[in-house]
Amino acid sequence: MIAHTIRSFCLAISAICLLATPAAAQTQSFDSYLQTVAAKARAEGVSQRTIDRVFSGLTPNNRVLELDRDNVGSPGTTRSAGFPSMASYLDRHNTPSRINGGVRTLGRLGSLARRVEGQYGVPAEIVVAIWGHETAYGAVMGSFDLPRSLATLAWDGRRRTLFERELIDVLKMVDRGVPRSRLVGSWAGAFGNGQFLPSVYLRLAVDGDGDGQADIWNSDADTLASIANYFRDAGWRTGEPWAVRAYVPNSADRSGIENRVTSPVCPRVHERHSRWLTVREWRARGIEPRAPIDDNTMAALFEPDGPSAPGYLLTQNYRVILEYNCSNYYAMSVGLLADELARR
Ligand SMILES: [Ca+2]
Repeated sequence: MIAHTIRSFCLAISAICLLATPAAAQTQSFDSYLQTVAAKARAEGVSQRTIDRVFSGLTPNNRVLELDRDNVGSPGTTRSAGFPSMASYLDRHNTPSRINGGVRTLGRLGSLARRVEGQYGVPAEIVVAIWGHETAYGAVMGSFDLPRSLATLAWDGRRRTLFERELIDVLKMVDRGVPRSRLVGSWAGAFGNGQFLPSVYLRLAVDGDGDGQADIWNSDADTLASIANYFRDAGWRTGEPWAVRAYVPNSADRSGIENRVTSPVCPRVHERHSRWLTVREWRARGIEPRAPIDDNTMAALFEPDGPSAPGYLLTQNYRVILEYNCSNYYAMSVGLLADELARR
């Protein structure tokens, strides 16, 4: 599960993850640092009552610092040379147990899942595949006290800009009525079925069952609607696949297909894809999609394990999955799990 929680801190905030620069290591005591954050939170309208309730008795968590040190360099995002094979990653992540869990979840939530799909325009299989990858369909949501984790990481200073923001936002969640006792999640501050960070929760979590709270820990309706809302907000295109398998013969015309644009977010993930062409242009080069896709769709070629292994034409929707967690391994396994669920 560590692999999941490691990735979780980048959840939904891939841009911020990369932009956050190491701040000075802590020069203040933990308590004195909390007073600084409290002043900033008050200036943003957080009530003193909430600050007192959340900060009183809070201490740094050394286990969180150890896990953070171990996490410098997570798979698929910061490797400088060489990549583990996609096939072995998929074998480890899209296991029969995860696939069966997805089938059961879709079966259990059938009409609710389809209602959310209709409302947000995001396939239920994609939403459930995210749920499966983040928390094994809610089985493993983390048991760390969130304010304590976030305060520890912010105080530590390696990524203070990121975590101080999240710490203030977790206070705002309490002001909004989220019970203090519910603030439990991964060591890196992500929580609930879809492992949202506080800033993401404030912006995108929604109340799917109409009880007035976005309870992404316990409510299936809130969980599905919140993940779907994340995808809609990130630009999911209804009716477009995330990718299609592609037949790439040895004779395919590969001239000039390399990607010459450096992505402003997680460039090492994007630099493994080709430039973007229409499906019609790929066909003209001899590269054939193996599933239905409109000829005018823009797509990038990705051959994660090289030319002799499966190739894919990725669409804009693949990039939406990357927004949830900027790793080709993550996005491919989510997409392929969703495809598998759609076949069942
Ligand atoms: Ca609710």
